[in-house]
Amino acid sequence: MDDRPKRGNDRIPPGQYVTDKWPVLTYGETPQIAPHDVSIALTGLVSSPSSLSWSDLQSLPRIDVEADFHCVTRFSTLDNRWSGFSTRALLERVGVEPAASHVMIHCYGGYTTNMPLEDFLSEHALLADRHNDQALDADHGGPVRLVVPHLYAWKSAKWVSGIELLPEDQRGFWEVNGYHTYGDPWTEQRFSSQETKAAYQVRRGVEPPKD
Ligand SMILES: Nc1nc2c(c(=O)[nH]1)N[C@H]1C(S)=C(S)[C@@H](COP(=O)(O)O)O[C@H]1N2
Ligand SMILES: [Mo]
Repeated sequence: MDDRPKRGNDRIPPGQYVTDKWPVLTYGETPQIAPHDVSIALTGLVSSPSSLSWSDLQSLPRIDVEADFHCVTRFSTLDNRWSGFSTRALLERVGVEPAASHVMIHCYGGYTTNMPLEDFLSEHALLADRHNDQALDADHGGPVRLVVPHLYAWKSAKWVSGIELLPEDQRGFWEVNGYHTYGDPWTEQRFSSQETKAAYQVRRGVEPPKD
C-alpha cells in the first residue's frame, strides 16, 4: 500500500484535471441524517461488535488531514482540510480479529464500498465531519463521511452507517457495477475489466489479445 501524499510535479494522477469547485457526486438521493441519529455499526470480525453514536464519535481524539481528492470521473480537488476521527482509533476501540483482511463500508441510502483493511487503516484515512473549517454539508456526506485520500474518491463513502470487517475481498456498489475493486488513482485502476487483464498478464506473462 502506498498512501504517501504526493507533492511536486507528480502531484496530479494521470488522466485527472484540477477544479476549484467541489462537485457533488452521489448515486441517488442525499439522505438527510441529523447528528443525533448517526449510528455506525462495527460488525463482522471485530472482537466486540457495537454501535458508535454521534457522542461516542465526538469523544475520540480529533485529527486533521490535508489531502487531495481524485474522482474517477476525472476531477481532482486539492488541499482539502478534513477534520474528524482516525479510522485506526475507531477500530482500536472494538478490536480487530486476526482473520480480518478487508472492510465493507455501509452507508445510509444503501451505498457500499470495499477496500483492504490496511488501506482503511491508513494514517491519512478518517471519518470526517468537517471540511475547510465548516461542518460537512449533507450533499458532501454530512454529518460524517469516510475519507481515504490515496484511493479514488468513490471509496470515500458519504453518510457512513456501518463498518464490516471481512476475511476476504467483497465488492461494494460501484465495484459490482464496473469499477475496480482497489481503485489506485496513480496507476489508473478505474474499471473492473482491468483486473481481468492484470490477472491474464500474471498467468501468461503476455498482453491479452486485443478485443
Ligand atoms: N454514500 C455514498 N457515498 C459516496 C458516493 C455515493 O453515491 N454515495 N459517491 C462517491 C463518489 S463516486 C465520489 S467522487 C465522492 C464524491 O464526494 P462529494 O460528493 O463530496 O464530492 O463520494 C463518494 N461517496
Ligand atoms: Mo466519483
